[in-house]
Amino acid sequence: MSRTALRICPLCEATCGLTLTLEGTRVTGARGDREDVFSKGFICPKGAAFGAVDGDPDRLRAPLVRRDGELREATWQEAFDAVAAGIRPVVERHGPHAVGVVLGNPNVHTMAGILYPPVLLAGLGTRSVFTASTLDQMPKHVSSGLLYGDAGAIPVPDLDRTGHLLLIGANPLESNGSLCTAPDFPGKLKALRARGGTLTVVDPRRTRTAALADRHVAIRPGTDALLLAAMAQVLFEEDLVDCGELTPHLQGLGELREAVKEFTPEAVEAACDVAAGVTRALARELAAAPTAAVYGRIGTCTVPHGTLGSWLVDVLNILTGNLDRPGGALFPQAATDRTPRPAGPSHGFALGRWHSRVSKYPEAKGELPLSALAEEIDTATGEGEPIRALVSIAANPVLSAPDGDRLDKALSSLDFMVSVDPYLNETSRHAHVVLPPPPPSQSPHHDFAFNTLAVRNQVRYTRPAVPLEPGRMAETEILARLILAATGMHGADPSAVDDMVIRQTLGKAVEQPHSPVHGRDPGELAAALTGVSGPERRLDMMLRLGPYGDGFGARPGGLSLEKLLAHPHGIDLGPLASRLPQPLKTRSGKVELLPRPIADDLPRLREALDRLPEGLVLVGRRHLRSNNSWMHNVPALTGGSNRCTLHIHPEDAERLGVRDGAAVRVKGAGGEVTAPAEVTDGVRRGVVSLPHGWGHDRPGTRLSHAAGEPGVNVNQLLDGSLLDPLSGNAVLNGVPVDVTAAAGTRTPPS
Ligand SMILES: Nc1nc2c(c(=O)[nH]1)N[C@H]1C(S)=C(S)[C@@H](COP(=O)(O)OP(=O)(O)OC[C@H]3O[C@@H](n4cnc5c(=O)[nH]c(N)nc54)[C@H](O)[C@@H]3O)O[C@H]1N2
Ligand SMILES: Nc1nc2c(c(=O)[nH]1)N[C@H]1C(S)=C(S)[C@@H](COP(=O)(O)OP(=O)(O)OC[C@H]3O[C@@H](n4cnc5c(=O)[nH]c(N)nc54)[C@H](O)[C@@H]3O)O[C@H]1N2
Ligand code: SF4
Ligand SMILES: [Mo]
Repeated sequence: MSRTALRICPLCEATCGLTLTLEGTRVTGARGDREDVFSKGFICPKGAAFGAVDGDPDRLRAPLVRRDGELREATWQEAFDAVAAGIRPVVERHGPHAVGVVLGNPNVHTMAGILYPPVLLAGLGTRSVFTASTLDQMPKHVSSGLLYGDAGAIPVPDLDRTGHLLLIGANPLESNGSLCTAPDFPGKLKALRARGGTLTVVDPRRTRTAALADRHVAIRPGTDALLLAAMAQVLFEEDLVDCGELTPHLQGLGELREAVKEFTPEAVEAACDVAAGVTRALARELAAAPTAAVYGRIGTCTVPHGTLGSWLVDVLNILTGNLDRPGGALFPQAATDRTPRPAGPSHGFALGRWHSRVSKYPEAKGELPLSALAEEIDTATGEGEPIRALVSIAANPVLSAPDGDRLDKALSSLDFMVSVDPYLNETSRHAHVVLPPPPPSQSPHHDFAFNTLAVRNQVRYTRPAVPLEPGRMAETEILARLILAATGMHGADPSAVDDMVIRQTLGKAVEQPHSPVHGRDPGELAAALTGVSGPERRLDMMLRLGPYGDGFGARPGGLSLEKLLAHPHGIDLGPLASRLPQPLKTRSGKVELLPRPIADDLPRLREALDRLPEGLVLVGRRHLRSNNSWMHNVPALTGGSNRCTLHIHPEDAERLGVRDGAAVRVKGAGGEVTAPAEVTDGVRRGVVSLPHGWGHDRPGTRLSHAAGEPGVNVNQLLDGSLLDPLSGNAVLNGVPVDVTAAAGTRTPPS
């Protein structure tokens, strides 16, 4: 007997609604849910392969505990006993900072990964916190923190209504979008053009996204900030600045004008390799469009001037009056956002409140650069303690972060490591305890993170499609128990964690004059929460306190878990709307256009004007059927064009004697890899491209399919020393490399 169940897809930021077909407890099919209020039936090949991802036989079924050097299956009780015994002595002997925490990307794709890590960090009190954000979007957080006073206030391009999209350093036809949650991003780009709008793509590669564009600018990697600064300069010089209704909310326009003055199109021409006339045209088109949005992503963030580039994306939206207006870039309002407080000056955003122990990198958003994890473990200094114990949740930094070989060694030297991960992979193989979460079909889903970045306000929740298999533990419970074991409360009831959060949240809410529950009794509110589990009660609480919530009766008809459950395909909350000045949390209560740390970083951008690379530079790329480091083990999603090859331009290939399909050696500051060449004019001259997340050839993993075509780890070419200084974000694009034909080796055809 087959049946169907709804499940929001957790495999990328688009959050499509899926209809799963189930035979017993096995997922045998997945199609787009046509009634989903947001995704309306859209699906991509990864979502269609949900069953294969979910049912991968290599997924761990039981916890693993290291005994006599070997990882062996154990009971949950034994596993958490080992966690408590591993972490507590480190805290007691060496203090909280000797326990590191690494949070990887899939945390933003699970309810557990959003609800519990903040509690863990608060409980441990460690400053040794590292997340995938510093391999990704930390520059955007810092830019938002400085401009708006809130690192989480990220404007999203209004894809459905904009008249002109300048898309820079992003490839949504492969990635399906990022920091812009939009099911069917490709369809939205086509619709933009169909309604007479224009699409400009800036990317050193002629991607599938670029192929859709009215104009493709093949910029030199690492120079987006220069191009965007020059566009801002043109807007000022040609009197095209028109901030419209934003004007009363802005501070520092005159200073900004001065700051970008020297970045003329002519001045940046050589560095960007973009003709001055093109830069002027880009600026004029942006200003002339009835509505427009500038949107930047990985290629704009993961470069030496990532924060400046991210800041300039917003600056251009502001100078053309497109920030916070329909058709421009707006701040979404998610159902679980906190109740909006009244607009006005706030505490602002602080950077560098503490520094990393070894290289003295400043913290950003409470995090240290993931690039510095290895040195924080393997390097002793006069002050402070190295990391001796590590908690890794949904993270595979051995492949995802720079210099995996060094990190690999560092991890093997730890006194204790616990990984919460479904796979025994390049990183979790070092753990003393591996705690495997159940597959996604057995987990509930709500997109806490991506709803705050969605192109339409909406809310959806799906309960587990199938019950937990015997012997499984929900990831929410795994993390709650992990918190208890790591913070000296081992063995307590895991619901104590949720109860504590609920008590604290409601206790605060009743004291806030702007809260719908101001002055009420928190105990009575807690008793009113519904839901079959701690995480469900927390979701109910957040919905009811949130901007659309029922306010525990104060706003009848408002959102609650109960109401959401009655709408299995979700509830549409309308198009994005103007919100300023409410989201601003700067000290001035205004958008601070030229914050001090940005102004102080501009001289470094000036130096980049006359620094041209001598040889080739490396950029990354993503493939629609891949996902970072963990999807190469699913046969349905590998093979074909999804391969770890080095893209190289025909002229560069000829000059270097590199033949299509032949092995090439690529050398960078952190090491060397050999990969097959794919000669293609899809990359510009002077640029080579390798995808990330490959290199599945280390011993001691359990990735039987991925090991068959392991690929190479592109991040071995990096030594971890190249960072965007303001955000601590790793430089992953525009990295200098040497490429030589690997004599005599010819890789077999695939
Ligand atoms: N060179 C280069 N490097 C890059 C990038 C690049 O563009 N170029 N991109 C960077 C970016 S943007 C990111 S976000 C990072 C991502 O890098 P990571 O943060 O390492 O994330 P993933 O590789 O997606 O997955 C990490 C781990 O999560 C596990 N996992 C999967 N599902 C679940 C789950 O439901 N629960 C738990 N607990 N674990 C799960 C996987 O098995 C895997 O071990 O890589 C970065 N690295
Ligand atoms: N299929 C698939 N989807 C994914 C992922 C995946 O691994 N696979 N990962 C998910 C994650 S974690 C993220 S963060 C998002 C990322 O989403 P995107 O940012 O859309 O993804 P990328 O494909 O990395 O796109 C970056 C583009 O920037 C270009 N680029 C490189 N350097 C520069 C530069 O200096 N300037 C400019 N202008 N362009 C440059 C690259 O050629 C590339 O085309 O994708 C998410 N979705
Ligand atoms: S686009 Fe993303 S969310 Fe949608 S089906 Fe594909 S992987 Fe899943
Ligand atoms: Mo990412």
